[in-house]
Amino acid sequence: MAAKLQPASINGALTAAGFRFGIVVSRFNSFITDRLLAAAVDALERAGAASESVDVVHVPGAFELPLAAKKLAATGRYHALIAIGCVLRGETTHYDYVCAETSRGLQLAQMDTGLPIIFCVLTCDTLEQAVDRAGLKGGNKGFEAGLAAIEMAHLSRKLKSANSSSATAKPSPRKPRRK
Ligand code: INI
Repeated sequence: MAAKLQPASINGALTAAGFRFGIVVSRFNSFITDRLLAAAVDALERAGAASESVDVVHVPGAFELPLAAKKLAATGRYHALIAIGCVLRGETTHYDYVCAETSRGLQLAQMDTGLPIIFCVLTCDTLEQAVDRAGLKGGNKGFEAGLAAIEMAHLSRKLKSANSSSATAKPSPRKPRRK
């Protein structure tokens, strides 16, 4: 019988000690974003983050999150960032533009800089949906974002060291091609 494949599993732990986190949070809909922020900070604190290892930057609205996140990433000070916002659908198409550019901008910033940027931007049709996700029925997405930031900080460190060790390792010889 063929041996069972046992792939290596690489996971991020959930302890925040020794890592630095940056949080970018929008003031727009602050009734919601304040609650998401408090829960994200709570998650980091409960996981062992020190006060001096967490910085919070405030921006006007969700649309401004990507640039602020990219600038924070460029400082080289952080192991992960969290972007917090809340976009609520209005009567016009403004919502669609803000949602699309915020998510696209944050993903671009993450891919350009290589720093994990956790997407904690609620995009809701109603205020009730947002309230549910900021501490009511749907839990608190800020807390989930805090945990995701910790996990990605660990994982990034692990994958970085895996890359550097594979860079120094000798490549295995190729099998000769069959004619
Ligand atoms: N910004 C938000 O964060 N949430 C919203 O719901 C929102 N709406 O609906 O207008 C919003 N607009 C402001 C936008 O993010 C920018 O701050 C503004 O356009 C200035 O660039």
